[in-house]
Amino acid sequence: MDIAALRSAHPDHWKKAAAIRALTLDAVHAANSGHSGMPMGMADVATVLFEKHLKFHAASPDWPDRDRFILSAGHGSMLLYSLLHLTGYADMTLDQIRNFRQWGAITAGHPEYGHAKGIETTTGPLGQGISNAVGFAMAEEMLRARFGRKLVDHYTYVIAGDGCLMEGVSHEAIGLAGRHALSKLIVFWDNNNITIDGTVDLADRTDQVKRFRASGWQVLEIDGHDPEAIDAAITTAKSSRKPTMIACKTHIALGHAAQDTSKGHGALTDAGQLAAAKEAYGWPYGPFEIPADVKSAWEAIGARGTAEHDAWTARLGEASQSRQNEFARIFAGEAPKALSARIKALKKQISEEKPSVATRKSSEMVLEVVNPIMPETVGGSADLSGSNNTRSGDMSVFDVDNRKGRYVHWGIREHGMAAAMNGMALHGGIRPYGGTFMCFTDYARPAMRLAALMKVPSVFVMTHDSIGLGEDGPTHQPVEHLAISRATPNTWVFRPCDTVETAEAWELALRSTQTPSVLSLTRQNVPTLRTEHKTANLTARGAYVLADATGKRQALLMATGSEVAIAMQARDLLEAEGIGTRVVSMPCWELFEEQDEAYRKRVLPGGPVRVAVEAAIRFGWDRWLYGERGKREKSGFIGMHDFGASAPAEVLYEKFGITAQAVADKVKSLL
Ligand SMILES: Cc1ncc(C[n+]2csc(CCOP(=O)(O)OP(=O)(O)O)c2C)c(N)n1
Repeated sequence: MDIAALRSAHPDHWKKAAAIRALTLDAVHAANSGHSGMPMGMADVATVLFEKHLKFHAASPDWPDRDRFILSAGHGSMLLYSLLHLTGYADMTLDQIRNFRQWGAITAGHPEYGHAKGIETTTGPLGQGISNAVGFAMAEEMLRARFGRKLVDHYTYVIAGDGCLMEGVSHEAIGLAGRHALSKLIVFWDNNNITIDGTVDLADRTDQVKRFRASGWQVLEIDGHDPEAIDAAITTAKSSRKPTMIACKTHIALGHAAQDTSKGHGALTDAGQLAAAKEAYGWPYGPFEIPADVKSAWEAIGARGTAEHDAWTARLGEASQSRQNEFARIFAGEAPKALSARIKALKKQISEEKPSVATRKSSEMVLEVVNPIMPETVGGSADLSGSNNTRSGDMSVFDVDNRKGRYVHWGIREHGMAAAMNGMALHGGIRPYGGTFMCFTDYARPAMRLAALMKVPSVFVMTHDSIGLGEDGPTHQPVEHLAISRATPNTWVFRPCDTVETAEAWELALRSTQTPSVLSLTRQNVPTLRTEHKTANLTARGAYVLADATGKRQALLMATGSEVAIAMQARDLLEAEGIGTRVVSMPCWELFEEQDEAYRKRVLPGGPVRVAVEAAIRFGWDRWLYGERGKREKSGFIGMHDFGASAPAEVLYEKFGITAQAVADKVKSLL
């Protein structure tokens, strides 16, 4: 690569891009870790994008109508941090860059949502960013349809590397974007032919250009170091009716001794080579030093959006007060005032009618009353709409000719669905929920984990939550998935026992602003157990006494979901024999853990024998059996110990010994 020719062809551009390269080299050198090559290779593309196209305003990072820039190749985090610092984002100070990857710095190893303004999503797990971006672009389409171009009209730009495109989830994302003609989604592929182990052909010979075209994208191919070609390609991309992938031929670690090698991917810390690279760049400045003319040129770019931002603010101010309020409400993630009354009314009706329905059906009943008053909800399913009961009657299907549609047919793409849902939530103005079978949380899990890490309130509707699904067999019967979900920090796992608890769980999920929810719902019918109407949301306390012992309390049964009914039957058996038995329903462990000691003690007092019932593996239950004043020798578990089997549900419960009689017998053996 002839660096001198690049420098002399576009000297002004070169200096700005060199600032990114130099900051990257210095920060990685100081941290003695990080990834130098990707920012050095993509600095030209990023410079042209920010200088000529990206609609943003560094002083107003939360501007709802800004273009979104997503660094899917999150290991190249110094590219993003450099851009934010150079363009003048207030929080991205030079000290933060100096402290790259250090304790307490906002410049984490990989970009983390919430650490710094301008980081739109957490990336690093490859493939996530490009998949989030599909949700961002869908959210833009939906909100533009709802509020009009004057308030919503922006692009979503992504930088993705070979790694992102090799990850399976990218295929789901690309397919979705093509199918839905997300024309305002523009992906730059950092086509440098290098990954960690060597050149790409070690592991892949996919023709990415044909792959994207086959999925319904426009593809442009350019030299990723030619600013004019980059500019022209972005201009072409912006007017396309399809999503665009711009294949940018680049050199990883441009200008460094490690250029075009897999060594260039990682931390380039050799002082002599660093100095030589800076020399090649014509960059005679000290570490972290940006000459004033270059910094002010970048700051002018950061202020380029001032007029557009002010015009947008004025347009918002011209909208009716109620429209302004609604816009602010949905972007703040606030539930409408009417939500509480709707939930209470449904709970009252259910406690009187006492239907025996599957909780997946209960969930649909809730959505029927909630979706009409929450236009920000977007539902969907990974090709299991009729099983997940996720579509309410008022929801039309999102499509190219119906951007107002609030229901998404995600296809058989659990991972892509979950990642795109996160993107919608991160975009703002949308509250996404999506369904699949509980056992396929495995397929969605990387994105579910990131929802928790990023603190976004996506709602994962997971039906068919145990052996109770019956004949589909052990491939479809989750046994370990509740434990995995509960092991994930900042995740509410709701396993409601009836329609009333399902309504309460949904209310909590829809009010959440920081925590994703997993709704674990049955395929099989369960009776209404909350037959006495209470306006208070008992699920909000995580666990509560559903039925207390008459007389002396000798046994305490804990259960969730469909097994609460079994615990109630066991209580009948035990009480008939004069054994006072309390049943505690535990729809959400995480919320129970948050209660104060006095409440937890009231619900789980020491003394009685404790038996937990859940049609899943025991993992996690010991906390409630032995902890919280419990005793090992006075506790037992009725549930699954292995995978399930294929048979009707009632037979499975019988054969696996999850019955009222088994619970009663266990209690008696411990008394
Ligand atoms: C899901 C996932 N798997 C593995 C990694 C570890 N990893 C980080 S970068 C990388 C190679 C990526 O190659 P490419 O996208 O071509 O980046 P470049 O070498 O161009 O910087 C790998 C395997 C990761 N971050 N995420």
